[in-house]
Amino acid sequence: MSNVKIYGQELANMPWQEKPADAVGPVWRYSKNPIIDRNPLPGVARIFNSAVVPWEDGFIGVFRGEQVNGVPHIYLGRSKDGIHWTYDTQKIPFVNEKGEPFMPRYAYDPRLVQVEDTYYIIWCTDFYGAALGLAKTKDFKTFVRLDNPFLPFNRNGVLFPRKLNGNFCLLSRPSDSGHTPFGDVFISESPDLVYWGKHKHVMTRGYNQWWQSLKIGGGAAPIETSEGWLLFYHGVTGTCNGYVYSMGACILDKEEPSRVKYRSENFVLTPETWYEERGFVANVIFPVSTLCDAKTGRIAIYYGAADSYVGLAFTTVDEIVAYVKENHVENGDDGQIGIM
Ligand code: BMA
Repeated sequence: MSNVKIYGQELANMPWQEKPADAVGPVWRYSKNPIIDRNPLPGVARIFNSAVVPWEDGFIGVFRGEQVNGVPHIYLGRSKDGIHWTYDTQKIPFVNEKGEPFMPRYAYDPRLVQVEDTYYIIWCTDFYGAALGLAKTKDFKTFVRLDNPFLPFNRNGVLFPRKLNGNFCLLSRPSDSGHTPFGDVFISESPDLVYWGKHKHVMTRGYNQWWQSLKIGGGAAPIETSEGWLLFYHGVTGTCNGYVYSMGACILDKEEPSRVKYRSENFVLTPETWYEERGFVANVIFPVSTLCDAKTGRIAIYYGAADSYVGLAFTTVDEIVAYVKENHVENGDDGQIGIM
């Protein structure tokens, strides 16, 4: 039993490994990483930045597959243990609300979040520029694309797993058309996933924490805990050799999630292994989803590594919450409600 409570389901079959004695920091890697290697299915050179959820007696996920023509799309995958995956060879066949084919021109960094009885996929799509795409499914057979929630340019759409005050809540990071050298996280609300508003600022890039000084972006869907919403996100620094992506963690206020309660000054995972440091884009850790067991407090984090692989990392809700609280620093006006 954990001290900090996770509000969610029990998940005894989730992937898990105990913390090794030589682990550094509050998050540790799976010893058999990467769990997804190169050339995972015909016509797809790399899978990374992908999201999974429990489904039937195992797991299902949406996978960013970089095709051999270089264009990313989303593929469906299934697993009994959350570690070994098989994929549909065709891209997810999105349709519009009339049931007609409605495929994005490209699709990357998909998140997958269950709200009530529906699963939502949010990804980066082409909407006359990079913007958020949104689709829903109940059965992982029919995938209905909805209107794109925001204007371009915007990335890193992360939906909360339940409505707050009757509204869906979505984190996002307004950006530019390229490899955006700036960016903070904002939150928006919608009663119906059609009309969006009540926009607020959530978190600013790091003031005096260089690992996240360039930009930050939402990662995995927030985990509801007795301390607030636990969010794993990515923070980016610029170096003379390019960007470096690390994983950060913070806790948002339960009732008013545009307020940051605690935010770790330190990264919780940074590129150190060959599969994080070397690849299509070197030095990238990009957290996208988690699996949690409410009974034990175990958390498994799925992250993209070097835009080439999928890695798995672990922590417990007690350990990560204690770490974030102990290493909390006030950062800009993160603690404010986020309206100007
Ligand atoms: C971001 C996105 C991610 C990618 C990261 C590092 O802008 O494109 O998909 O993992 O850059 O290349």
